[in-house]
Amino acid sequence: MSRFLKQSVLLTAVVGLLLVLTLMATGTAQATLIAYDGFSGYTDGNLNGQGQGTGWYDNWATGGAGTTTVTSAEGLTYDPLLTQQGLGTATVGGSSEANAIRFTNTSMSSGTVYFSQLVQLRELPAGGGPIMVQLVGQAGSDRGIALHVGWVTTPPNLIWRVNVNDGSGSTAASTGITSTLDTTFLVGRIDFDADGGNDKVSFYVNPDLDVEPATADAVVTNRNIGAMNGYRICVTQANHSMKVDEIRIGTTWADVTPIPEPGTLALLATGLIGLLCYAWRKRK
Ligand SMILES: [Ca+2]
Ligand SMILES: [Ca+2]
Repeated sequence: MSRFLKQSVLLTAVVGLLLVLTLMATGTAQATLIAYDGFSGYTDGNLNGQGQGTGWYDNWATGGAGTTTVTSAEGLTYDPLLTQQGLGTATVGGSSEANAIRFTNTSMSSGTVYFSQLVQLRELPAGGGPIMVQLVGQAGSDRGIALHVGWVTTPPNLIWRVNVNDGSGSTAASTGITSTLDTTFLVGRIDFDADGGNDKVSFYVNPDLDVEPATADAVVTNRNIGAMNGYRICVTQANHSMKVDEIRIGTTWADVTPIPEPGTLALLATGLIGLLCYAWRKRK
C-alpha cells in the first residue's frame, strides 16, 4: 500500500471515529432527560393546543381568562445554558388568571427528580396572588411543587420561594432572594422518600451550572407528595405577565443544566489538525 493510500485510509478512519464519538456524546446528553421544551418550532400566537420538545404526553392546554402565547422572535438565555430560540409568555389581563399546563409521558414518584426553567417577570407584582412555575401531580389541578414570587412581609419585598402542596396542606419556604425583572434560572429538586414518608423539596435561584450547590436556597421537608406528571405556568397577579423558557425535567443536576456540546466541526477540525501533524512528522 502506498504511503498516500495508507494516509487516506487513516484519515477516513479518524473522521468516521470522530463522527461516531460526536453522535454518542450528543445522545448521552439527552438520554436521561424526562422532558424538555425550549419553545422552538411553534407557530407564533396562542400556545393552546400546540406542543413541541420531547417527553410530553400531550400539547399545552391554556386556562383562565388571561392568555398564554408563544413567540419565535425571542428566547431567554442564561449563559452558558444550552437554549433554543423561542419562548412562552403567560399574560393576565385585568384581575383574572392565565395558566398553561402540559403532562409528561413519565410519572415521577421515586428517586430524585430535578426541574429547571428560565423565567422573566415583565413587571414587579404590587400585590395579590402568586406568579409561578410548577410541577403538578393531578390532571386539572395545581397541586404540587410551585416555585413562585411572594411576599416576605410587606411590599415591596418580593422574594422567590418554594411552595409544596400535598393535598392535605401546603408549606412555603423563602429563599430570601429578591425577585427582579432580570431573566432568572430556577431549579427545583424532589427527593422522594423510599418508604412512602415525607419528601424533600429543594429550590435554587440562579445557581452555577457545573456543580449542584451544596446548600439549597430554600428547602421543604414536611410534605408527602404523590406522583408528579405535569408542568404548569400560572400568573394570578392582576395586569402582569411572565416569560417562561427552557423547561427541563430530569433525574440529575446535569440533565437540567446542560451546556452546549463541543461542535461537530470543532471536533473534526481538531482531529484533522492532529492527522496533518502526524503526516507531516512521518514525511520528515
Ligand atoms: Ca427558548
Ligand atoms: Ca412520599
